[in-house]
Amino acid sequence: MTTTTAETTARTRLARSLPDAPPAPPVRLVHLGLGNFFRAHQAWYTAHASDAPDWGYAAFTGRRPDAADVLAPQDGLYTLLVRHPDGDAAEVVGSVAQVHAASEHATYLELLRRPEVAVVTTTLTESAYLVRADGHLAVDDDALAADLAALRADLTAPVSTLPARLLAGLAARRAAGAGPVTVLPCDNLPHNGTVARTGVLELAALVDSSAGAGLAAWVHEHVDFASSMVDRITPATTDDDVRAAAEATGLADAAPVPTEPFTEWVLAGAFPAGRPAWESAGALVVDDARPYEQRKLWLLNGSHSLLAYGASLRGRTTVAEAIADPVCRGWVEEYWDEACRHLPMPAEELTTYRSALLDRYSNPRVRHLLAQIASGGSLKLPVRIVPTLLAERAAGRSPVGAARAVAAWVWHLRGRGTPVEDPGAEAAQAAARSGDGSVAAVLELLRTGLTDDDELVRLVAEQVDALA
Ligand code: CS2
Repeated sequence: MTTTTAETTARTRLARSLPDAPPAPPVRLVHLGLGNFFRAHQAWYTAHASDAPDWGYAAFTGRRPDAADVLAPQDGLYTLLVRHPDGDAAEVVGSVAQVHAASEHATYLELLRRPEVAVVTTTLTESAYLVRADGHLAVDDDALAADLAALRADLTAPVSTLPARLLAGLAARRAAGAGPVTVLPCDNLPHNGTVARTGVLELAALVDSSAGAGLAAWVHEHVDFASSMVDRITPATTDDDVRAAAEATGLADAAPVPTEPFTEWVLAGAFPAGRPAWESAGALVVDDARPYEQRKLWLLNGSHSLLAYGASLRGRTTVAEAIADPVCRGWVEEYWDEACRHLPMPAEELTTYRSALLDRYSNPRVRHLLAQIASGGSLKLPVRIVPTLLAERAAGRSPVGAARAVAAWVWHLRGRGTPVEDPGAEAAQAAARSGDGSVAAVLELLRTGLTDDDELVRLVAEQVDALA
């Protein structure tokens, strides 16, 4: 976030005490990961639900503690700048009743002890779940090991990783006898509820050996791990956004959120302690979110990653610039043709979805930087691009479009295009620079066994050469 400009400090700051400001709703939801996406998505749905006055969020920061410092002086209020192709619609969102730094752990535990707190949502990026590709908790992670030691000594000790933060909150709830609760992850991972449950239950079993006997069994019985597909393209805030928000509302807001008009939320869970009527704000509640997750991860997020690495090699910096480049647009269409063959949905539905994506990407007023999307590729590619590679190869085809996405990532790892910002990419960077066997080595890191397929290695190597 940017600092407040001189122009905006001159105005009245957004606050609950202002005549038209929405009152703070009672806290019944807790969120971990107080970033722009949460504020454009889950907080927006909550503010627009028919029972909005009954449901407020207490939101804790994730990796950016300053998000709470900026929002606290404006009582959790912020302006959502919905960027339509022909202008902004600005609205003040009132569902975030409290903001806290992640370090306010005692406050977090206190909230989880309240029976009326019904749902914990999370947006902390793919890497936060600490569940490895083999489906088990990454027990070798240093921060997790430190959290495990801390929890074994004291279940209320401060912890930093997501599985430990969730488990600590659930342990506090159990100790208080506050009853069942839902954990609802909102990150771009397939079956994100199952991933979160694995992390929490495996950690609980490790903690159980000492301080927390019975904890894993309690979690198993009382915690509903719901799954969701979330979608709304939300760039980082710029100084221009700060100015635009002030102009639109006449109030100073140091933390407005720019976003696109489109939004989608598909969720599946039992919600034993209740939830806001999110469907009244447009969310879709289903028995199984998987087909929606797959469609979104493969088509939207997959093409985003392809553009982040591929279009940046051609000097493009935003998604809108990239999709206006006929070469990049052709790459996206080719990759989509491959992915769509394996999505269990009617062809017309996929055609409509693709054309909506092209419109969304082309919105010139959403400045979505390729560099923002490029981060964390080592965890993104396996869930976005690799499924299409595998499905196409299993069908005996050679998927050039998906292979090109991996090839573009190889160039990214070698230092071309968008800069590498990916704590998990060290091995992949070394692999990408390892000479003749580099493509095979990168493929092996994306998924064990991919290198057994000589044709696939050849195909990706060919695309690496073509992109050079
Ligand atoms: C993007 C997503 O940064 C990325 O990896 O692909 O954040 C994308 O913009 C959202 O999932 C859209 O809903």
